[in-house]
Amino acid sequence: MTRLSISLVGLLSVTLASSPGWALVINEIHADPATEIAGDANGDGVRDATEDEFVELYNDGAAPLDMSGWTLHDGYGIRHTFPAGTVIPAGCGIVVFGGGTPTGEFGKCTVQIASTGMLGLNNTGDSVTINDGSSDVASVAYGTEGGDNQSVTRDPDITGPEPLIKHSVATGSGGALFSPGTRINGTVFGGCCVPSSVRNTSWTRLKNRHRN
Ligand SMILES: [Ca+2]
Ligand SMILES: [Ca+2]
Ligand SMILES: [Ca+2]
Repeated sequence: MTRLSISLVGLLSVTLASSPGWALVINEIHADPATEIAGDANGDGVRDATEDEFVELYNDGAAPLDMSGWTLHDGYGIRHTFPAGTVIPAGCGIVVFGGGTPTGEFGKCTVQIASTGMLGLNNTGDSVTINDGSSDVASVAYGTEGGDNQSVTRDPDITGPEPLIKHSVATGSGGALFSPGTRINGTVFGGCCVPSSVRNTSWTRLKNRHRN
């Protein structure tokens, strides 16, 4: 009996160690903002070939993902260090723009701008890699398809294959050039739907009602 208990504990430990609970997906890359205002992906009213570049990441796991201190690289080197407190809820995303003043909803995702001042995504081909401080946890490369005045995305979102395809021809895009923080069709990722502040407010109301 004692021997059986020890075996079960050993099995549980192995399972936990190999299942971090999160699964980071590089879902969309915007290397070549279209000319004029159509390329204004960060919504600040100015089209900028560098600032409107972005990378959209998604947590496809069941647990929140703390990316504090992690880094985003292109083929050249480190472009962004995720600041302390960067946590992606399960089933939600995060968007890193090259720069500017991101303005909009972005599907209620966390939005950051590159800590080095640019993402430096080459239009004719480049790579995006996420490193957790000790090893690479996700990486996607693209070729000339990245240089057509729009983003490249997984189609369908999250599970679509590589290479990523041009956003305007992805299923449900309706011809849109990009979708930072949302699915291809503009809808919100399920894990981002209810901000914690709203949840807390609802809970407080419920509690007060119960008291009264
Ligand atoms: Ca570029
Ligand atoms: Ca802009
Ligand atoms: Ca998207």
